[in-house]
Amino acid sequence: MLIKSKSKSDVLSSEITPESVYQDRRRFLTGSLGAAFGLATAGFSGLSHAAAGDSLRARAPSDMQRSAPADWWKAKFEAITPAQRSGGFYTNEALTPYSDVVSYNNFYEFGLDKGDPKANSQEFKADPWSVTIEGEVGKPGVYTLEDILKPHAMEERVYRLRCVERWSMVIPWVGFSLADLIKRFEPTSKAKYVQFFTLFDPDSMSGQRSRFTTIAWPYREGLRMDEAMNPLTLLATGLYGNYLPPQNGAPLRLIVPWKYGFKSIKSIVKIRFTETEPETSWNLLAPREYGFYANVNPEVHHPRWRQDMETRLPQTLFSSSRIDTLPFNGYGEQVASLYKGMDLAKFY
Ligand SMILES: Nc1nc2c(c(=O)[nH]1)N[C@H]1C(S)=C(S)[C@@H](COP(=O)(O)O)O[C@H]1N2
Ligand SMILES: [Mo]
Repeated sequence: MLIKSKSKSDVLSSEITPESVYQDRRRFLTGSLGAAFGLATAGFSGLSHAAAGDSLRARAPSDMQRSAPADWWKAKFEAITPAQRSGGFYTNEALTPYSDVVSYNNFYEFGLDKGDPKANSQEFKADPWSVTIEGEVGKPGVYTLEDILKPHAMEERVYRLRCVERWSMVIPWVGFSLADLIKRFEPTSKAKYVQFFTLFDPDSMSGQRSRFTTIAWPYREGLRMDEAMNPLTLLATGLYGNYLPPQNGAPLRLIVPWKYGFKSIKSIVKIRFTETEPETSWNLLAPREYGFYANVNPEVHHPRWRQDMETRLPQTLFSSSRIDTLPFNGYGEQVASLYKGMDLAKFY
C-alpha cells in the first residue's frame, strides 16, 4: 500500500496553522527534527481580503512596478484581457491579498522558510532569459523570452492554488494557455509527456548551494501531454496585473490549478517533450509521498497529512478559514475526464 492515512489527531484544527504545516515539510526536507519553531514569518493577521468582484482585472500596488521593462514586454501587460469567465478560468472567491501572495512562498531555490524566497530573490535577474525546447518536437531550439511570449496575448485568470501542505490561496494570474505555446513547437507523435526545468544557478539561488536540501536540482516537473494541453493549464508571466516577482517564479512559470502546488514549477528554462513519464523532483525525493499526478484529492491522503481540508490564507487570529478540499481542487468539471478509468489512489 503506497498511501498511509495518519492518525485522527492529524486533523486537529489547532495543528492547522500556516506555520506548523510548513514546518512539517521543512523538517522533512532538512531531516532535522530539532528545527526550532518560532521563526519570523509574515503574519497574516490584520490583512483584509480583497474581493475579486467584478473588477476588470486585479492590480498590484504601484510600488511593484519594475524598472524599465522592454517596450514589447510593456505592451503585453497593457493589453491584458480577462479570460472568459466560464470554463473555470475565474472564481469569485476572495482574492488572497497581494502582500501575502508575494511574501508567503515555496521556492526552495531561495530557502526553506516561507519568507525566504522574498528575502533572498530580489537580486535575481529574470532578464535576459531563454527557454530551451527539446526532445520529441519538430522545432527544438533555444528561444529568448521575447520569442516565447511575443505571439501570445496575455489574459488574467483567477485560480485557487492548493499546496500539499494544506494551505491555499486565490490568485489573479496573468499568462496564456500552455497549449498555445506547445502547438508552435510541433510536438511529434511520440511526445506523450512534457517535462519542465527550473534554472540551475547556485550563484544566484542560495538554496541550491545549501547543504541542507536534498532536492535534486534543477527542480523539475512534468505533465502528461493531455494535461499540458488542457485549457486550464497556464503559463504565467505575472500576477495582480503586473510582472511576476522573482519569489513567484519570474519570468515564466507553470500553473496547474487542479494539482498540488508543487507541480506549478517556477522560473522555467527548459521544456522537454518525452515518450515516457519524466522524472519530477518531489517524486525523486520521496516517491511514496509525492506521485507524478498529484491531483488534488480529498480521498487520497499524503502519508503525513490528511488532504480533505485546507486553510485558506490569509488566516487571521479570529478566523481559522478552514474549508473542505474539493476533488481536483474544484476543477473536476474541466479535468476529471482526463483520468477516466484510472485508479487515483494508485496514480496519486
Ligand atoms: N522551482 C520551483 N518551483 C516551485 C517550488 C519550488 O520550490 N521550486 N515550490 C512549489 C510549491 S510546493 C508551491 S505550493 C508553489 C508555490 O507558489 P507561490 O509561491 O507562487 O505561491 O510553487 C511550486 N513551484
Ligand atoms: Mo506546495
